[in-house]
Amino acid sequence: MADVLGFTARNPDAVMNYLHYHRADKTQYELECLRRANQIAVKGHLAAKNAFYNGASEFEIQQCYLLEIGQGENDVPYGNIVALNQNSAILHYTALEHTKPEQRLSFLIDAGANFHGYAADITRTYAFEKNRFYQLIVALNKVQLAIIEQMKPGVKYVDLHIATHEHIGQILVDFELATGTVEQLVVQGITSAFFPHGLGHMLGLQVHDMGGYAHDERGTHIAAPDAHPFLRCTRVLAANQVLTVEPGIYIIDSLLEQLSPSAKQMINWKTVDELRPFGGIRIEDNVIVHQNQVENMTREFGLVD
Ligand SMILES: [Mn+2]
Repeated sequence: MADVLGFTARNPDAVMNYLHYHRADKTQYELECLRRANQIAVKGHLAAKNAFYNGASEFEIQQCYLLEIGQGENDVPYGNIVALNQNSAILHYTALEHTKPEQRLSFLIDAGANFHGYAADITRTYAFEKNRFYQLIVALNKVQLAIIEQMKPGVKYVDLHIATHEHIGQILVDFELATGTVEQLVVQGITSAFFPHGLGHMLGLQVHDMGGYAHDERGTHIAAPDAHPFLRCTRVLAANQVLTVEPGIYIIDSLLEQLSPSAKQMINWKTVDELRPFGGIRIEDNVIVHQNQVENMTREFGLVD
């Protein structure tokens, strides 16, 4: 059609850059859709948590989740990650095992919901028993809430990501996963080996919404820092932006093995061995930045820990 009408350019960059930049500034209608998507997903998460403690397999947990939210696999905004035990250390784990594991240790679920095309994107991790891994979840949960508390207009999202690395460095020391100063653990790439992905991303019609790197409406790109190539948002926060905040800590052997010999000496392999069967932790909420406060949609609908 465009050809018939004689258009020579489709989706010109100037137009797309403008739209992508302004897409971050959600209208009241969009904010309400994102709240509803969260409300739906939270119901599913509570059902999934229950299924985990009642002995369900990954496949069964997924069915419980979908049934509870009334959305099928083709309706939800992304393929849910439903992982028991060590599977939770696989960042984009998509298999859904039908077999129940012999021993139930941990459960990570990254699952969303859709409302009028808008996405929720929520992650929780649970420990089957109140053990060291459970304490690690509690510690990371505190970090996540502390980071969210710092979100306000004018704050750079990159700075929050870097602050998260410092918090995680402290956790590694506190839980005897590593020795050294927090600064050393960050500089040597040790926090990155345990937390290899970005703090989060913009959220909207797309799960990873457009415009995360846009500095202005002309499309000036702010790249992620060299040391943090997987960060999906480098913007300065402003009112009516919606973002995820999703710190994680995982035992991923391939990443630990890539560390330098001096960094490896700072790792406490005994604790790594102890925690490996539990996989990993991610805690992800969806928040709205307002002028004078931050609204945590996920927690306000009752997914409190
Ligand atoms: Mn996410």
